[in-house]
Amino acid sequence: MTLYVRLGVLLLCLMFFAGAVDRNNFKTCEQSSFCRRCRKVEAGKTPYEVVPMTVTQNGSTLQADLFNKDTGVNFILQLTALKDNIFRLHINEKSPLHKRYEVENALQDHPRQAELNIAESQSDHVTVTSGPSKAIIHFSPFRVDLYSDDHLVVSANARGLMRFEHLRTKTVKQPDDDSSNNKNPEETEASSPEYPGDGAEDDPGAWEENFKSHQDSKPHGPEAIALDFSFPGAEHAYGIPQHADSFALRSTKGTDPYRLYNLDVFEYEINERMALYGSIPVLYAHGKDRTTGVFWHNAAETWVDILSSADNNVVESIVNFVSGSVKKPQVDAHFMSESGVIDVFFLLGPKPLDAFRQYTILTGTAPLPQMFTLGYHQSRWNYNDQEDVAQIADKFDFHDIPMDTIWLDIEWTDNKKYFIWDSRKFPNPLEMVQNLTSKGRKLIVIIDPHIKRDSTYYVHNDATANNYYVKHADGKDYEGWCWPGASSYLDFFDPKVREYFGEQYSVEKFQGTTNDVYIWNDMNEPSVFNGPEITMPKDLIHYGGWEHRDVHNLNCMMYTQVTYDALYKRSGGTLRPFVLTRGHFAGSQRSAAVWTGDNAAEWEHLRISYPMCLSAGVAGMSFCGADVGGFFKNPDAELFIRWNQAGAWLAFFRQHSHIDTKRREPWTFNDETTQIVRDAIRIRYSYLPYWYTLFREHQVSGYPVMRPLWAHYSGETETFAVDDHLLVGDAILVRPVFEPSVTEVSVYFPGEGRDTWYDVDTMQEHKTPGATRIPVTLHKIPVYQRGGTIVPRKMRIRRSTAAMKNDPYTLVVIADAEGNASGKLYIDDESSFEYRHGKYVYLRLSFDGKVLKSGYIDNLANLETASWLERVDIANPPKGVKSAKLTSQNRGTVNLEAKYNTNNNVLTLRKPGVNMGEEWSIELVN
Ligand code: NBV
Repeated sequence: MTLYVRLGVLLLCLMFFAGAVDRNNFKTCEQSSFCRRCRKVEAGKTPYEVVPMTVTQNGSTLQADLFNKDTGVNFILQLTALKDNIFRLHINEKSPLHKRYEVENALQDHPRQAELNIAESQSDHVTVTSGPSKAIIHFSPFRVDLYSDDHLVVSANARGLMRFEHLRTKTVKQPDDDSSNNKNPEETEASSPEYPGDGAEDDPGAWEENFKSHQDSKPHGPEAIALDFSFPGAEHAYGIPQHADSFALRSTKGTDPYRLYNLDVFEYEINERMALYGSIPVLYAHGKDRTTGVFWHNAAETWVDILSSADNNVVESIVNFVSGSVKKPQVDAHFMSESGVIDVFFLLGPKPLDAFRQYTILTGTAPLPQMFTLGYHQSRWNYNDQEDVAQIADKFDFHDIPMDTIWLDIEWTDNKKYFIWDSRKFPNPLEMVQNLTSKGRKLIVIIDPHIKRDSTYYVHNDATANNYYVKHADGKDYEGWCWPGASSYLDFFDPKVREYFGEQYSVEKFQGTTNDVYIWNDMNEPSVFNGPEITMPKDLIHYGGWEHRDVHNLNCMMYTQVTYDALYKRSGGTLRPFVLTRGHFAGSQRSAAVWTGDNAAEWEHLRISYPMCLSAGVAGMSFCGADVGGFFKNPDAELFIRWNQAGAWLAFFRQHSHIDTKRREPWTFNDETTQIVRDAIRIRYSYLPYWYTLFREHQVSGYPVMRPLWAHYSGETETFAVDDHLLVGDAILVRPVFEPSVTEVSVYFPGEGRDTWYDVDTMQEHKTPGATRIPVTLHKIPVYQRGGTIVPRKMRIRRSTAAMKNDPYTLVVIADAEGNASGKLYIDDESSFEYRHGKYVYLRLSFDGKVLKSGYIDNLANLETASWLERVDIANPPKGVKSAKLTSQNRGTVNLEAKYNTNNNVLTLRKPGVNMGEEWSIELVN
């Protein structure tokens, strides 16, 4: 065994048996010099002031000089009005020593500008308006207040915590040097008697920083930026994923801030603010009246302090400060980043869905996925060989459990040389793929970003020859250590590298694959086993000369974007790509789905999967799931059942497990478990038309598919901290069982009595609002459909989504108190981009107590579908209905039999038989 292999095995063993996160591997704020400095800034003493004479307007942008009284350094401030109730604040040095990094890839386009008017210009402030919004820039002390509909919703630098460390040259101190003399002009400017300086140099980590055995050379010295935001009226803050913590962010007073730095955290613990695999710097503050977001457009390591209302007796609320009125709730956030510029988007809501949409207007939405990606995924580290894969697929059929994909983890490769099969285990991959696809299933294989440094590996040779690797400052290729042993890392910021790597996915180059093989990108934080904090050193150099420090959190997305584009190209733009990523950043939703990484088979890990995916969802990554069953350790049958039942209601539904765990396919426990898990998966398949419609809605509107209750009940304070329930769209309420051995759970029914909720299995109605104890058995979890909605389903469950494509639909109509209901249904070919050319139907379904109708939302679209309407269930129907009359162009008028079930108060219309591609109406007849 080589040294690397032995070390690898040792590390793997240590990893599996360690049992808890090793905190020593990761920095605290105090151990990070820039976080320490930013956090030390004292509230209420901001040295920044706007120079009144310099205020100018240029179209949608108001510009002014901002002066730091402590350092004498000038900055340029720009406030830009954008369409859709968004403002952008941008601050950079007026004459930086060299260019500072500005993130380019998170925004999907240039944000569209809106008209900006100067409403008032005074000696101490300037007021601008844009649509329903207004911003006041206060000059001294510098503060920006943003108003939506005349309500102050967010204020920047209200606490005066702004810090912008200007670039400087290093002072080389001579031993007997009188440090006030012998300074170059740069230094004199930064710390003369007139300008006491910002104290950055006093920090021992300013020009080089050590952590464990690692040294960060920091050639540019201190360059941190920070700004605080106060949200008057807000009761909670949410967002800034990824953390294994509650959905509502907790106060960081007396603890470390939330950290955003993409890291491979082995055996992460829950209820922690430590960094995890992804970093999305968008935060929402929500109160009874409105939701406001800030998107901190920065890709460097970032820490975020949160003060909640409870802490605000210490910090005077900005509302009270401005109006002198009675105390209102307020949330405060303080963003601190290691480098870059201040570039922040204010998402002025006013409602939760408005703010979520504003974020996706900037960073994009997830493209409509293929239907198969919404089915059930079966993964394991690892399915051993070709035979194993075939047997697993057969067993799903044998047990009559639907399944759409089988996943292969790293062991499919030839010694971790991605793109090359281990030919002993997989002698004929094409045959394996063909066996799966013949049953409508797909194969998904892992491709990690580390490249084995092996002279027999063409990717390594190409990368070395063409300078494709990330480099040290001296120009040498960086070498780290990962699964393959000695590894280097392609620089995905280089367009040539992107092109090269993308080509490797073509079916010609990636032998043994077809267009039915999709991709899983793991370890892209990037994970470097022997690197500082298990990642890449910050002083490495990327394309364009940027330090890794500047781009760290964005790096993962450059990689998944290559995969997405490559899969698109591979099929000649005919098939929608599917990529799963672990690392993620703002905008990652455009290229990949995400999962919550290496969780454990523990009840608390099951529970945290809901808040984690809710956070991802409001940050654009709606296509989120967690390893069903838990990655590490072995779940018992009960936990396994509950995990499948809960996982079936997360957007991405995949079972996955560690190489050292017991096999845990649905039939590996006992018959009862097999049957219950089968039911959970089959229920998922029955709701796929609804999920698919929601994904289409997300693509168009940016609304997350899984939503917190307060997304729709924004004034209902009791919902604000609920994160063990979620809404799928606006019609389905899910409250999984997260506790062992319980016979009842508490379900919170939102709507304050205006809404009635119906158990989806029994149609039993729940009218009493608020928390209610609901009995549960092992066989089901509480799931409800809201009165007033129509949910499309398919009830003929088959082995895969492909097999169900042309199956007929069932509509579940639940009338509200007035007898009305509405819903939507989106149908297309479930796999191609033809929908972009009008090959789809998007239907508005409505019921007014007498007539149920299906009409086109988009008249120009049309689709020939084989699917027809098989059944309509109307819960809470009008009394005395005897029959029904269907009318459509193709079927004319047809009488339908209506059957009323007194047990569940449901009226059923069987076999209306109308094609789903046409418009129709069904009239109930007494
Ligand atoms: O590739 C192996 C695993 C994978 O199964 C898991 O899902 C990833 O999150 N991978 C991490 C590497 C190391 C796990 C200890």
